Amino acid sequence: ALTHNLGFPRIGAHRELKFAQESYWQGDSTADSLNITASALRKRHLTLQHDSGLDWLPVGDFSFYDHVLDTSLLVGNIPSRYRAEQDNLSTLDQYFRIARGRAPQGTPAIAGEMTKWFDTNYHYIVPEFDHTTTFNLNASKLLAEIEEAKALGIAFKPVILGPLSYLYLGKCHSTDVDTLTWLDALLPVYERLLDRLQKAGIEWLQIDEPILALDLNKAWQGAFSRTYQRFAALEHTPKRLLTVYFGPLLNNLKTALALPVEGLHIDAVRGRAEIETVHAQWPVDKVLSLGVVDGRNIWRSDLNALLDLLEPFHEIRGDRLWLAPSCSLLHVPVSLQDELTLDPELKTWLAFATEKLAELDLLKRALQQGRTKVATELAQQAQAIAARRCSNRVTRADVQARVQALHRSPADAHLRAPYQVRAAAQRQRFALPLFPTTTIGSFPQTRDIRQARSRFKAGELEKAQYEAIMAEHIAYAVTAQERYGLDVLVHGEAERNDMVEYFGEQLDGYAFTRFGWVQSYGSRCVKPPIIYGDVARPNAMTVHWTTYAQSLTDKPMKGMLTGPITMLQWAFVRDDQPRRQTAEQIALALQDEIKDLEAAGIGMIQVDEPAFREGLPLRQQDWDDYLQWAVQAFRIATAQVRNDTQIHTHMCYSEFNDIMPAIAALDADVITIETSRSNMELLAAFTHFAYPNDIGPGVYDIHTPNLPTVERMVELMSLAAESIPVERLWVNPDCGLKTRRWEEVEPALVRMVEAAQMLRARAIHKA
Ligand code: THG
Ligand code: ZN
Repeated sequence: ALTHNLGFPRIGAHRELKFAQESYWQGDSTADSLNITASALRKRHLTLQHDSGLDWLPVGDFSFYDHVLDTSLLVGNIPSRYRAEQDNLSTLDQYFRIARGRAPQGTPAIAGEMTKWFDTNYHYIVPEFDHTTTFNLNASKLLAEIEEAKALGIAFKPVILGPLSYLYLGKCHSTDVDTLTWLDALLPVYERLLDRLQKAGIEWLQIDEPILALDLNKAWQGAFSRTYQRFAALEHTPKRLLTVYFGPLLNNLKTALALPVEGLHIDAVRGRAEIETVHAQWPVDKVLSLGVVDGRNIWRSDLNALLDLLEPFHEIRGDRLWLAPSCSLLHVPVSLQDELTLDPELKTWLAFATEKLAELDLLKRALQQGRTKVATELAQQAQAIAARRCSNRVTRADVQARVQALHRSPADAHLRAPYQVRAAAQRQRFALPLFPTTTIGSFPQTRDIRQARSRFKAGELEKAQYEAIMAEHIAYAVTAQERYGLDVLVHGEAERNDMVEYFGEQLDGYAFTRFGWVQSYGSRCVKPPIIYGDVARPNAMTVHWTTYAQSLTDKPMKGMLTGPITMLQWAFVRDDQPRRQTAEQIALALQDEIKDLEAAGIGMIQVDEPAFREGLPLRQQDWDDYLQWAVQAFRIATAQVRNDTQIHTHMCYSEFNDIMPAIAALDADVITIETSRSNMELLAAFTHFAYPNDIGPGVYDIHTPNLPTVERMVELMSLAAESIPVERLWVNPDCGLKTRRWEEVEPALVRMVEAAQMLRARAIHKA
């Protein structure tokens, strides 16, 4: 067997790339110095992978922002709104201008749209297609990285995003045309690239086509055959390793097996059930790559179990059996090496990117030399697996019993009266005006706040000092909101680093890394917590700061919690029990928190579920099951409060159309959603379905520094009022304000309140 890797994290173990990028964007350093950092990181990562014993290393997986945007530039697809200024800018600034809407040089522009990469927490820049779209090859970035790798004298294979996945992930805004339309125009560019790579001495090319793990129709399946037959017919082409990941092939299996490529990689973790079929049908003289090490999670692999599976394949396929992570390692942190504060036992259960490569190498040696030759290493591995399985730190009888009880009485998730009854009770309690105004939860995370937190963590600030600073910032946010004239206030979340990390830190069953960064988009990273055991809440988590904030105002103060699905979706989740069960445990912990908030006099509680939609399985056949338990988890958390306690929820980047019944089934009293960027288009979903409860369609986009106008916000709300009764409409921005500055927040919210006042005046006029 041989080993290879599909992609390595690019940001650096200490986020070196992030700091270099941000420094360049701020004009504090030159393009040269950014390039030097990037090149050093690429070399370090290649050397590290080489030293891990890999036979084939990925090249071209590096990116200054996003690999899908890199592909757009590779094929010369620049959206028209950027073209005018192209010639005056360096390639790097052209690139950042598309990625971020601004670059050190060049005027501001509307940034490329960003969306989730499959079901990961990574975001890519959506390729755009319209009638002006043309393609031409610009392989300079890839070729330069190839030259750089050649100089290191290592065996590598370039990585590209395949033409079909590239088209599928893109959008055509101007008309309602399938992006497959552009295939014929695009293919010659890919053909030229293959030709070029072969002439540059490339033996193997990795072509990523992850969309083969999605529900594809006949047209797209047919396009796969056509495309890869054309590549096979080229006079000059490297051998093609087609890689599929994030799920099984299912109805695309026949298509994939018939493609004329020299190698096929499948996700052997999520596609475990298909391995035998693929092995039986994929020719033995071709390369079969099995992604047996989980690239989406951080648990050590059970290598003995994998060897049981792999030995028969190896017997037949020898070095044409390749082993790899299931997908690119972009989605896991770089290394455990620096995690000195992590619990030593827990640490033996984990494998980050670097440790996963070591697992692959051990698998390879066990296959090549026999298990006995590497018995000591295998035994060590097996011991860690066994220890985790029977550790009493993982299982807690009280938590398990509580979940069991839940299953015996599912009615506990439906204890509240119908919406109409609750709404009447809440009207009486809160006496809000029409078009009540509120915000989503967070206010600017200023440099002062972040500095205080990092000094506190480093031991330079006493707890009391830190808390005094947080209290000051919370008081500032409350006073500011009263000044703007908002009706329902929030405390602003100064004390929270991240909406998931903050809760995880206070729950049992969760662990935290110091350097476990994973790229979310561009230079932005998150540090997903690790859920290793049964989840329980030892103490109240938010009551202190929420009641403090409430004590500063007579207006209602929303308690602010992160929902069970988002807590799950943005963490590394244990793989030794169904996700649903972990979600239920988190829901029970939140249920306790909500009861405590309620008992402390908090009348409105928001349970955020921004990741509700992204938790949706990639295949439609699995949707119902997920939606059923996801809704149930939210209701377990929220359905035990009094009728006059108001439950809010918030969702971002949601294409809600296809899951409206589930969103309604959450039965939150109020939902706030992202809509402003798409002209209230999203509301179509809410009108077709007649959403039954209150709704706050975001009236301005918080993701840009541009100020919204009163007219525009009134216009958007009027549009909303055409399809939703005004008594059920709220006025709010479309997301949290933590990435904005106070100078931007203040005028925007003042205008928003003004817009609400105009709307009220008009509504009274009409009545
Ligand atoms: N938290 C978590 N996951 C998320 C989001 C989140 N995924 C989706 C979405 N929000 C991604 N958006 C962001 C926005 C900002 C940041 C990260 C993801 C961010 N990160 C800091 C950075 O990279 O500088 C790190 C902050 C820190 O020091 O903890 O600002 O909100 N879990
Ligand atoms: Zn949001």
